Amino acid sequence: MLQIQAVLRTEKEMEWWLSMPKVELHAHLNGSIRDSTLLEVARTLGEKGIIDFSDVEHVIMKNDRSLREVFKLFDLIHILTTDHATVTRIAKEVIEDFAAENVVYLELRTTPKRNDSIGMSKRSYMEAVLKGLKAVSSVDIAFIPYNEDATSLIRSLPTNVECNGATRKKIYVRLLLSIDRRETTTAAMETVMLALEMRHLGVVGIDLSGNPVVGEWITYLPALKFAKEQGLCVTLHCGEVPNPKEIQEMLDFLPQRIGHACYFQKEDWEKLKSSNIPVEICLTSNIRTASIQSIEVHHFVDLYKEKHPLVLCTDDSGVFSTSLSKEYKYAASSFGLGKMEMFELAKNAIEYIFADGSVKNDLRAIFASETKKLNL
Ligand code: 6MZ
Repeated sequence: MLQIQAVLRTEKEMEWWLSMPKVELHAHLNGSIRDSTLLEVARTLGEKGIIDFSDVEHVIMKNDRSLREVFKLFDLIHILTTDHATVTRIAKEVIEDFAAENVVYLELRTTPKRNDSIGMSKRSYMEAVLKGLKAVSSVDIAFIPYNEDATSLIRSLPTNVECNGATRKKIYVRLLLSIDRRETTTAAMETVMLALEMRHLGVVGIDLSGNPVVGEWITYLPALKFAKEQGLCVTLHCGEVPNPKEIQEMLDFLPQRIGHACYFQKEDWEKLKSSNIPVEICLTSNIRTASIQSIEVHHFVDLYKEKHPLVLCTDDSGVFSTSLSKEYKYAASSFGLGKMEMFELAKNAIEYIFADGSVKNDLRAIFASETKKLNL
């Protein structure tokens, strides 16, 4: 009996975190893939004799992966998912999953990929992503920043839309194009050029990601500089492994945001704080990959106390079996924060989004109306 009551309490508690509006700023498309979709795609390729399903099943289902193993899994995911139809499917499902979580603004990042053998260019990869966004029908999605496609553009709706008495969820989506650390300067520049060409389709910035032990900062710098000069926002995976020189160079670049900041030393914190660069915090990812030894020593605590700009994010909700609601609940229970404080944290993230001021205003209105509903 007591056990049932405890389960019901946990479920009710989870419902609250689900219902709270949230802003997601650090989510990798292929890291956010549903396990069920990944397994289905792998099984189909197995049946066609393209892969041996029994070889990959345990890799997909494994839960405790080191950072090195995570990147091995990404290589496998890319083999399984990188064709136009699957990219479209994943994009659609990922948006639906975030919307179901009451994420009201999502900045989804992905690495445009070229694969000549199947006629895929970086542009056609991104077109497949956009097709996935357009295919979402279960929620209202606003992803085109300018008034170019009135049918896809749902604007000035300060809260979830009433439709036949039922409330349809609404989500703003913007895209970041990722440069993989394995890429050359030319390939990185190609991604930036593509982002500029796709600005009118909701691309707002550039991310630098990929295996942090691969590549050199100097390789990506020309493309990142150019992106910044052209008015694209830039976020960098920074300090995922100990690399003091690179961390300092990245901070000197003054990106609009950084992700992770796990291996920062005293001088890095000083530079970060004096330049007020917002940090995308991915708790489960950092703990699972052992980039941070334990949640008690996570830098969230210090940054939060000092009121440094920060935002809770999932990183790879599929790979790490998490969700943004779970990340908020995890932070609240780990750091002794109340619902009001967590709501404020989610709301403050609006200030660090890469979309324009009118989207910020809409989001502020959504949070204001939700404050009343949530009984805060
Ligand atoms: C660095 C990461 C990452 O781009 O194919 N990625 N890069 N650190 C992380 N922390 C664990 N998690 C994901 O999504 C998968 C790609 O995102 C980057 C890697 O480059 C990975 O291949 P897309 O949609």
